[in-house]
Amino acid sequence: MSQTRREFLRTTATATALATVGGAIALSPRDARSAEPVDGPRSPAARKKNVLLLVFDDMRPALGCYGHPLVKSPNIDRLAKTGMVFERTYCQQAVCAPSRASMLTGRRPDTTKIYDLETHIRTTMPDVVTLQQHFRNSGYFTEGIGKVNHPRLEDAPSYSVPHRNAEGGNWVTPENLKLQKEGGKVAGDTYDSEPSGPRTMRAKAFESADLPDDAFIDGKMTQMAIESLGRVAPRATAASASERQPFFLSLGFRKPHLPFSAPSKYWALYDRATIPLPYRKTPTNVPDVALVNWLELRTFSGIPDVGPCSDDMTRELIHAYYACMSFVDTQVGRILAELDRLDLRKDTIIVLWSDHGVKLGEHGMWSKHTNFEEDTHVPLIIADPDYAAGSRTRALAESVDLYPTLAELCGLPPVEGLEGTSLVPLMVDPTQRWKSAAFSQYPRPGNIMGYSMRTDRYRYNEWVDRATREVKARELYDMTNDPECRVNLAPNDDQAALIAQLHGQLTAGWQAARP
Ligand SMILES: [Ca+2]
Repeated sequence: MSQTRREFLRTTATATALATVGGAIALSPRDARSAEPVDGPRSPAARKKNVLLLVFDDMRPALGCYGHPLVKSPNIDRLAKTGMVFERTYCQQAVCAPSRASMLTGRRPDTTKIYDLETHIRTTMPDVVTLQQHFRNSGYFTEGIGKVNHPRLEDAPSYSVPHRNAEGGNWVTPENLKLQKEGGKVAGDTYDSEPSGPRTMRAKAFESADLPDDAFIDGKMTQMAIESLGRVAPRATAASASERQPFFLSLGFRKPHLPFSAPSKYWALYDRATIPLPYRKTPTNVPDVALVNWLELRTFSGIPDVGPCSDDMTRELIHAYYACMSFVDTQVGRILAELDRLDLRKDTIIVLWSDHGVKLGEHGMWSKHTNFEEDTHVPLIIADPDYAAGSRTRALAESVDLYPTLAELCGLPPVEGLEGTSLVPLMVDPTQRWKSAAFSQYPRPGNIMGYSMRTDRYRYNEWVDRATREVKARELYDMTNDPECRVNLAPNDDQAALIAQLHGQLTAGWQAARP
């Protein structure tokens, strides 16, 4: 089927090109590109492809191209139409630093040994070759801007030039800056932990300000990336092969992470009254170890210390999150426009990825730090000019797959020790038989690790004592018949055979789940 579709694309592109040859309408770069073959790697003599990696913080796949009914994301949707949407991609641990370390090294948390927000990859894996480092070693110019690794955990060997951040913090209004100062925290901190210490008053969890995009840190970082593209473009497009150098630019946004701060114009895109409230009860029969007290949100001013958020507060927070989604979507649009202006799109792979998702009130909780679907499910879009545009797949994918995928797409040599699977075959045939499961994990105090597995139909979790290997608690959710995870089926006697099967599959792990 995909072959037929590619043939169709090629035929229509050629027809379009012929129809406009004698007319006054100039071919856009995209039209010209579409007239070229779109079914796989280019010849070794052709230009090396550039990579633009767009990393988002706490972005769940609440996007138009993922079928979200309310979120306005026209620019990301446009990007999706030029590439492939991986509808079911899962991160390996639903919190910033471990997820990023896993994706950027191509290893899972039990290999990286990074489960917290403090440990640098060079502490646990001094000689690991990161994704960007592999490209750098292969002749690429690599640059990192913004939150790619977790803040203060940036990795110098990954980049050709020192990593850079834009100046600025989490808030822009005098009111919030004053509140934050009184709270005694340093502006610019990301608060990305599940803190266990005493509650610290901070500024508000959201902010609307009638200011331009570049008054906010993600606007500034977008501008930095645009300027960087201008600097690398001449080398990337040099006519002489000896002068030509492809680039790998990593750009890490701070939103839609808390606090949900965005220019007022993005808030104005939504009518709060129309935002539906999620199902907010904890699952029936859920073990306590699966839950969190969402202290990350509670530490903000105006959020209750205990108990649930009110309906109004829930809607206000979701509204704020949507505003941040549209804000960063516009930043993506600015970057796409610059790539077009520089005529780089035909040679540049664009990847959109988030470190993990978040709960927005689901299960009576907020933020991440759990193994629930909302936390582990991430957006992943890969737009490669050599592969069919506008494709989608329901195949199970994992963040750890990104490293081998990008290496293969750019014709780089294989790397030892990667624990993901290249997604390139899916970009040729999106419906083929693929991974039988995706794996995530989350630690809990007392040397407990929650191992989580998403199959086509089920989410199955085991909370394991890491010293004794004893399974302390289990969860089983039927994602087909109970997509909101209202009931944990694990304690039900009639599920014993299924649990035995899923236990075997989880124990066999990612190696056995490969296609
Ligand atoms: Ca994050």
